[in-house]
Amino acid sequence: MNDLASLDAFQADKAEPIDNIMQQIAEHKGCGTSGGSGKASCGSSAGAGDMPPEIWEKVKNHPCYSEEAHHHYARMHVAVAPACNIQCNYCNRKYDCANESRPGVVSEKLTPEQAAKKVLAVASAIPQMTVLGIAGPGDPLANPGKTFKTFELIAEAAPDIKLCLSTNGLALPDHVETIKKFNVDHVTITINMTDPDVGAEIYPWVFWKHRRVTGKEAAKILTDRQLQGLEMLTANGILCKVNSVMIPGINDSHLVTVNREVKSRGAFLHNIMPLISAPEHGTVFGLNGQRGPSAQELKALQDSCEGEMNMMRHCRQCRADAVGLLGEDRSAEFTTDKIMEMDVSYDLASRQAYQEKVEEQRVAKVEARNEKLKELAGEESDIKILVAVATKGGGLINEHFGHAKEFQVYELSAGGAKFVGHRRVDLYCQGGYGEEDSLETIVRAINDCAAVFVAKIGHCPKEDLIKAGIEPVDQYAHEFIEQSAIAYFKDYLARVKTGEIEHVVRGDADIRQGAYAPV
Ligand code: CLF
Ligand code: SF4
Repeated sequence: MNDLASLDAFQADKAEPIDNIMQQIAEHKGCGTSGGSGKASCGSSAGAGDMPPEIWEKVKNHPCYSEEAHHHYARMHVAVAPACNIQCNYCNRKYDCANESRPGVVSEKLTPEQAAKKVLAVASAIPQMTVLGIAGPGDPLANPGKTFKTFELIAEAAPDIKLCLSTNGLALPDHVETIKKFNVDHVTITINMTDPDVGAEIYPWVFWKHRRVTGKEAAKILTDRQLQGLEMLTANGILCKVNSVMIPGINDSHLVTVNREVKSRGAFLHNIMPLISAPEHGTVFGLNGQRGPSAQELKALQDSCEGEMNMMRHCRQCRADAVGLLGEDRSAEFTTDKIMEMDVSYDLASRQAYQEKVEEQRVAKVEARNEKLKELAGEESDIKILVAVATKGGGLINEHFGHAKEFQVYELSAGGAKFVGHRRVDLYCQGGYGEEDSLETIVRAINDCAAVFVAKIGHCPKEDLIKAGIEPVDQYAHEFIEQSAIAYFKDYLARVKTGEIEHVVRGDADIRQGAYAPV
């Protein structure tokens, strides 16, 4: 009953072939960049009761703008925007955009027509895919023709899909009217500083008014344009998320100021992400040894900004061609070659029917959590613990320890269970055997957690986890995460009270510097 597999029956089984749809669009619209329609979305960990209904409507099934939605709904990116108009020290443009994708994974670049075909193919195969984002591999607004043409084709062919855009903001003020015209009402701006002295350490140059500008002057132009663009978007009712890359020693303490600045200009959500930096990426920061933050450094900064505005903690720093739920990458199933061979159909009614079933499951999950929460009423403990969860979606504990590519992390307290992040890990089970080296990296990745919840776990890793002070918990297999976590915490407090266990404050944990491997 709790299994997402029961939703498979709602897959689309018939619809108009994709080539027919694309042909109709081409005949109807020609190849201009006007027209189209889109949708809205944006997110945080808040639920329906925490925001005005019109905002909830926009965010409720956007996996980035709603933490709760990311357990159920998928997004996809199409890599139609190769050029960029600035240089970031954490980016090597031989690879994907580090703002919205992982360095070291090359994208397949698409034309707008190929992109639209791909969207229909994915929408047919993954009916819970609700959002199409353009996030690189360069900057979408440094490639406005390709970006808006893609939006136009998709809005015509798949009007139920929300359109989303991510930009460095340099060209943003010039395109606000077009963004509005295409009904793109979720825009992300990557803002790493508002102080040009800080900016000069992150951006070696920007390309501005037909010339390359360097140093503080470049950073000043960039921050002015980013903040102007943000103000223009919010004044037009477009939901804005701000992404910031946390670079220890350069902008970490400054990001508190950035948080205040973007909040005062109407940003809906702030996503502070860890710097990804390794020599093999070939970036300036990778080569000069600039480190990224630890898990607890990142969490402390996110916590300190949380009083100011909604913080996003579930970002997966996706590739520019990512497909699927945020914790997975199914892009390898949808290469251009494969799409050309696919018998693709697009059936709006089937997609809606599937999504209605998803909503039923979602409501059941929230009700189960609220019911369980009542059992914590009256607990006055100050104890807080983190727990790691192996899941493949649906808000369920439904992944085997050995098959987990990431663990979701929840903070448990007398107030309930709160999602606070995720930890990417190497697969423990490879070729049917446990991998000791992987286990070490997994322990380092969840070292700050008191327990790990799994659907199943073998004897060997179980023993090693216990030795590391992390309790393996498989008794809630295939149950909802939050409901189970609350039950576990209640029991944890009881065991502490009776002296059966001692509550210990755990240490720090590593943020893994590699990329998700596409499945
Ligand atoms: Fe893509 Fe970005 Fe839209 Fe989401 S991603 S353009 S807002 S649909 Fe999401 Fe990926 Fe993080 Fe971006 S998890 S990198 S925040
Ligand atoms: Fe790279 Fe994106 Fe920065 Fe451009 S904006 S340099 S593509 S990270």
